[in-house]
Amino acid sequence: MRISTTLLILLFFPLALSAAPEVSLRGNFSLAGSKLTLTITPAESAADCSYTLYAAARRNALSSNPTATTNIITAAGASVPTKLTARDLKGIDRSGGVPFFLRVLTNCSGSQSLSNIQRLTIRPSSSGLRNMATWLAALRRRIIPGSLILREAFPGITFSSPVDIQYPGDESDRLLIVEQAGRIQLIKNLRTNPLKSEFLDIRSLIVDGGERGLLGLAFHPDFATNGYFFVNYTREADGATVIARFRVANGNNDAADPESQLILLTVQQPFENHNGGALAFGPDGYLYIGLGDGGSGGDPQGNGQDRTKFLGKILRIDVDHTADGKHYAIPSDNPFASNAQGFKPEIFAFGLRNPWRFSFDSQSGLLWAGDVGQNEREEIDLISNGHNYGWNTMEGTACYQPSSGCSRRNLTLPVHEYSHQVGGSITGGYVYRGTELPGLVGKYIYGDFVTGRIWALTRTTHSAAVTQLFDSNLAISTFGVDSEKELYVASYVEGKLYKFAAQ
Ligand SMILES: [Ca+2]
Repeated sequence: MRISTTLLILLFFPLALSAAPEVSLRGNFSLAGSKLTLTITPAESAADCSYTLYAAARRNALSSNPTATTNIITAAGASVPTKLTARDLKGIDRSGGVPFFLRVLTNCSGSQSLSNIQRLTIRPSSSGLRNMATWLAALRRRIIPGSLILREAFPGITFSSPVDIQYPGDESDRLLIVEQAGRIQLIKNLRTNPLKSEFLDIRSLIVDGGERGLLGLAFHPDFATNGYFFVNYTREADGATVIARFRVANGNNDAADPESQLILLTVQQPFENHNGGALAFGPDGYLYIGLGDGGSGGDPQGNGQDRTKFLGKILRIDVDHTADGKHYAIPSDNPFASNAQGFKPEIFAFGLRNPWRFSFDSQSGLLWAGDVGQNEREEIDLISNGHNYGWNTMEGTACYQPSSGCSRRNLTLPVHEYSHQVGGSITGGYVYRGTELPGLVGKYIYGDFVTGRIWALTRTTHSAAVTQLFDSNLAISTFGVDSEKELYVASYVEGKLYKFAAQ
């Protein structure tokens, strides 16, 4: 008895399905046009048997009693369709998933048995590489929510109000987690035996709470040799923002020297909120600094558009050189590197409200930022040299001041925005470049602090498509990536880190 079934998508070649003792399934796939054909061959001649093939996007949909689940395909005995169409598959998972797991129910004269659950992976066949490449490209544009989970990264290890996660870029199996009150915790042996220890404690320098505290961390590109890292914190004395450099302790790169501070930049804050906080080194080796508009609501001082102020900007400085009595230099291609209007030469981009987390795509080099909105719109911006991101003339793609008829001239609008129907405060994330989750590669993953939702954004030339990955209960304060570019998210209230993982 042979059952031939064509599955439209996501099947591997060659296939070997180990099943319950009653039936052994071996598969053969062949490519014809855009379809893959699967041939299932029972090991024994079993004329009295029928076979029901279940396919589901989620393993647990098949785990206990697959016949009770809804997201399955049933193809029994002689009635097994010789071809499954896209319409058949559409019924598997209404959230847009594709079949990823298979299970076979064997019924021989009323005696039933279930095979193991088989996970399918993709391996191109030599005869159909071109078609398979098309398929893979299509798959990469899709997300498979059912196979993606958030797994607690370090069970038993918690952090106090974590707000940043950084990998030191030195090929070590370590992550640094910033605690808002002023400590940085080290996790070493990330993959083998995660161990927490204190890396830095500068709580005595810092006022924290609300949107203040130790807010950002970035490691010098040559950290492995010079031991330098940079922080963004709110100063105890007057609530000003400080950008400072520290270095590791002599002979121990698992701990920093709290006395090694070199203050690069101090920015007075008119209000307690909107301090920004992100720091990152770009592929150009310069340090990028995110500063909010100074706070209150609606940017009453108009800082976002005022290029004589640091507030409401993304700055860019060269920390490897000094000039003009400063502990850094101005990159010569900063947009206002030399100007006669009193504009700050440190400015790289302006018109931001409160950029909370930005990151460089490690492949494209593009700088992605989440900019927290006022009352209506959270936005994602691609930050470019000299661009004006609109605040407070605009909130996202809507006029803010004036509330209508504003001029969009020379303003760069968001790549994507979402309303306060679905979130309340964006937390920018990362373009995923890891290997464990092929479905996420090239997508920008970001979340919302208020609602706990997490999305994946796919950017094309003229648009951005967004898929919701999770509607979590987490207060998402930051994302981070490790040495393998695998993705983590911090839960601010719980104090836990979660890793994006395959089920
Ligand atoms: Ca904007």
